[in-house]
Amino acid sequence: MKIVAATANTDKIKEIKEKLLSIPDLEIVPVSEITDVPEIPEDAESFEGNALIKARTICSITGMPSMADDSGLVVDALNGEPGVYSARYGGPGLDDKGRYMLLLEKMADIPDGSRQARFVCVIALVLPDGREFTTTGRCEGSITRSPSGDSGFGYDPVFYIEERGKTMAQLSMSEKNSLSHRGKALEKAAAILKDLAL
Ligand code: ITT
Repeated sequence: MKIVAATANTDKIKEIKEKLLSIPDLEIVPVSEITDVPEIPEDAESFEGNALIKARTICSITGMPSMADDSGLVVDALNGEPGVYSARYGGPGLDDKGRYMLLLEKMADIPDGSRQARFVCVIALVLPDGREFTTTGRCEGSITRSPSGDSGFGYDPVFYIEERGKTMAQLSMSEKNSLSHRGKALEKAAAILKDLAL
């Protein structure tokens, strides 16, 4: 069974592959290995909407079962920002570090008890016969005052997980996958894939 990973984010692909490793005969193929991908406008207002846009686009280009991930960081004290704009927070000039430093700056005056946040991930699976599935995973945490750790990607260095006493960037990939938003959404997607036995 071959599934195209409809993402340009190589860190996501690593986590998806690690999490789905246990499904026999499943091969995750990054879309970049199959074809050049046009810029896909992610203009929905929800993670689910954007995940479906990406998976539908890649399924129609490749004619193969396609899986997309739309995810982001939702911060309560910022009314849900950066949310679906997590990858574009602060504009195109910023890299991962620039984005999390901007977040820390915007939260400088937010007291310690009010820094709750969650990562959210929606996985969309679109099949050439038109069937569509989505699964969602969430991971609760809080925003630190400064970055720690160098694993993972994105906002991981500033996302603190109380029960581990560590930031997401201080976890190994398999530890992250065991509790993360993406890991949880992928577990549900794995159950669907096993049923489909494509
Ligand atoms: P694709 O659209 O090509 O999949 P992307 O990185 O643009 O890649 P999104 O639009 O879904 O993906 O944006 C997700 C952003 O949310 C990502 O770039 C990070 O900034 C943040 N994010 C998502 N999951 C994360 C994680 O596990 N750890 C840290 N940050 C994460």
